[in-house]
Amino acid sequence: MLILHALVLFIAAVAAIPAAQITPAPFAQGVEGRGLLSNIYNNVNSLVNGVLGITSSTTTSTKRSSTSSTKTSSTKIATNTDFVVTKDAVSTISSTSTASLSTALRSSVTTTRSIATSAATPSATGSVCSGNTADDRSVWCDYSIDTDWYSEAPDTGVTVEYWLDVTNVTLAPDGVERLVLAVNGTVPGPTIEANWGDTVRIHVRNSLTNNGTGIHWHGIRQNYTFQEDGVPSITQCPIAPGDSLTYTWKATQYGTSWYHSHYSLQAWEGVFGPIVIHGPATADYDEELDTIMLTDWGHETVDSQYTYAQVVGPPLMDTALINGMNVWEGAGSRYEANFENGKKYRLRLINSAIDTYFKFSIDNHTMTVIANDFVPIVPFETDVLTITMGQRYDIIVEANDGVAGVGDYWMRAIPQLACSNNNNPDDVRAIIRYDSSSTATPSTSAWNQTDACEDVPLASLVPHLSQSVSDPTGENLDVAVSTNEDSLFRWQIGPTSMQVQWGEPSIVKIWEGNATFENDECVYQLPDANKWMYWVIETDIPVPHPIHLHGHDFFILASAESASYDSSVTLNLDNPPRRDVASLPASGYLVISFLTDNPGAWLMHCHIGWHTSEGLALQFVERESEVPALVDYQAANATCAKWDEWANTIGIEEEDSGV
Ligand SMILES: *[C@@H]1O[C@H](CO)[C@@H](O)[C@H](O)[C@H]1NC(C)=O
Ligand SMILES: *[C@@H]1O[C@H](CO)[C@@H](O)[C@H](O)[C@H]1NC(C)=O
Ligand SMILES: *[C@@H]1O[C@H](CO)[C@@H](O)[C@H](O)[C@H]1NC(C)=O
Ligand SMILES: *[C@@H]1O[C@H](CO)[C@@H](O)[C@H](O)[C@H]1NC(C)=O
Ligand SMILES: *[C@@H]1O[C@H](CO)[C@@H](O)[C@H](O)[C@H]1NC(C)=O
Ligand SMILES: *[C@@H]1O[C@H](CO)[C@@H](O)[C@H](O)[C@H]1NC(C)=O
Ligand SMILES: *[C@@H]1O[C@H](CO)[C@@H](O)[C@H](O)[C@H]1NC(C)=O
Ligand SMILES: *[C@@H]1O[C@H](CO)[C@@H](O)[C@H](O)[C@H]1NC(C)=O
Ligand SMILES: [Cu+2]
Repeated sequence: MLILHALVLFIAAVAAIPAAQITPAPFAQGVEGRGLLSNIYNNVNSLVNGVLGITSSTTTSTKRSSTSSTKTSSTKIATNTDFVVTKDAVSTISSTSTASLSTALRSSVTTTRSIATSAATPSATGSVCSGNTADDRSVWCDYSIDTDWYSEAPDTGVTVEYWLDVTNVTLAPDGVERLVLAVNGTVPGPTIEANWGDTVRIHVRNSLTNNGTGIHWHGIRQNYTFQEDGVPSITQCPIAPGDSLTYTWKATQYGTSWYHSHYSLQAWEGVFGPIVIHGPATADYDEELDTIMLTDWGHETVDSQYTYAQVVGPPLMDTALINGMNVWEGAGSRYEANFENGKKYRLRLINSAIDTYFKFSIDNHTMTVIANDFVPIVPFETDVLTITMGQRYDIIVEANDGVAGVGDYWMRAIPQLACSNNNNPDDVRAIIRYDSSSTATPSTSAWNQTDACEDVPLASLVPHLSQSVSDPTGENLDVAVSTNEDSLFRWQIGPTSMQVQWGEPSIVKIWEGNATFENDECVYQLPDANKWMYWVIETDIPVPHPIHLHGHDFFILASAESASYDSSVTLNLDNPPRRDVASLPASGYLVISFLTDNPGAWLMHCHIGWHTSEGLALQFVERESEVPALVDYQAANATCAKWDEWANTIGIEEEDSGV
């Protein structure tokens, strides 16, 4: 009976979709299983048959609309029931560069610099920190790898300035043309590069016609600058088409990250690019190679697949890109980099996928991992490195052609099929060449590895700067999925799925002094300053989720797959791994902790794009009483005024969580 009920809702949902969205058959590859629920849970055999076990309970249903959005709360299905979506029903729904980034650093006499005019040579002449050499990467002027960047950062007096344009273009990253939303017309967009202690100012213009935007500087702590965090509905209204917004923040940490849109699914239409903050390191290297961005990719836009994701589960991705490049049926080209024998190269890995755990490796080369996210770690060696969505790893690779002596090697990013559905998992590759004139196709073999969606073992991730957690107080947050009254998937972390309004950002509500948050705004108030909090994030669903927190690095106190948390679990409080994205293991738990040392409204969410849109998010309102004094209301209100005007004219509907 429940099966029937779900199908009726499902058919109702299909009927409600405008014809234009139903007709395209974006799932053209004809791969078996594509139309099945298996995609979302494909590490569970029973689900390959399209039967989804829904956990959790209760039923509620309300609907409200505001001028610029429609909001629907979820209807949960009773515990342990199944429902089926038939295949038939479902089917109706629808530059190659080896340039070293920086061997010399910019002169401190520069106060403002436009990278636009010097993109090919991002580092100007001169050196801010001449002590930092190939033989000693631990020093940084009067600071070093031992500096506690949570309490102090250099003040260079330098402001680095960028202009970014969010554009709507036709590109063929892997040789297959499609519409792409992209920063300055390229995927990835331009690299934002600065030195530790610089102020970074970025002017973002929305040159799209049919979407708002908002750019989040992923992993940037935004110390007392929450308004620069770039999250529509939380820290700003979306930037309306034709409007611009300037973000300013200080680089208090150093290492590797990325920026991306936080508006709807826009990031995964291509609106992202790398961030590099130069600073000291825990191991020495000769040169910087490029950032290496790993992106899963479809030949259809993610927006066109959102209905499918909400009804069936994450769609099969066609392929993936390394630095915006790959080949497809003879077209396209691969990213290539050149190594010189004996040199040690620093590579900066970034996973910018919507839904892919990658294993990264270079055939016949080992790597030394020196940082996770923005946290330098005690170096460790590995052949194969797992990286999940939103995470970064800085690695050093020693060029050693002598081992295999073949001159050309594959660099691989292998989508982990246990949780990431991809139609081209064996051919997401780039090439390392010892002879830059070579055009040979490498014939090397991959390191032995097993397909699995797991984080790097916590024991390997030891922060160089030791920090401890004391007397944390905490709460449980359950991650679960249900379907709403339109039979669309809604995920939640905590009691309910997030639903926030683009036009009513939390920080503006707080400034206005009469903020009353509704349940589905998923607000957790953290009123006390400098308290250690911890959160037990748990799920009984066999799907892992990369959990990302804004405004903080978090400490990972415990984590286990296929296990439930109870008081017998030992929490590691003594220098545990610290970062801003960690995997909640399938059917398991993740215990994280952070110090309430940064006032603001900070999102915590799953970095699977589909899940964020489907509500797997909450916001910590940290030290609310200190927030109003830190808000630039005129600036926020100006962005909101332009947004409201555009949204009301167009009549745009918010179809996802609002973040
Ligand atoms: C991005 O594009 C804008 C508009 O064309 C241009 O002014 C700006 O310099 C570009 N920025 C970078 C970093 O290339
Ligand atoms: C963070 O901001 C606070 C308040 O302005 C300041 O006291 C502190 O020094 C800042 N921390 C860093 C690392 O810059
Ligand atoms: C991009 O351009 C296409 C084709 O003109 C249009 O259909 C689409 O709505 C545009 N997208 C945005 C976000 O402006
Ligand atoms: C953004 O634009 C795309 C077309 O490029 C469209 O499919 C999508 O619905 C738009 N999303 C929002 C939330 O405006
Ligand atoms: C290169 O790597 C492959 C796969 O790991 C291995 O079989 C081969 O022995 C390696 N070659 C050398 C010379 O180490
Ligand atoms: C590859 O890894 C699997 C699983 O760890 C192991 O059983 C197998 O022996 C390994 N093969 C080689 C050639 O090392
Ligand atoms: C707060 O109150 C003011 C004045 O009554 C009103 O204009 C504004 O919309 C309210 N803001 C919120 C977020 O409720
Ligand atoms: C905010 O902007 C609106 C619309 O432009 C304007 O009517 C209102 O006066 C502004 N509020 C404040 C407090 O400046
Ligand atoms: Cu998720």
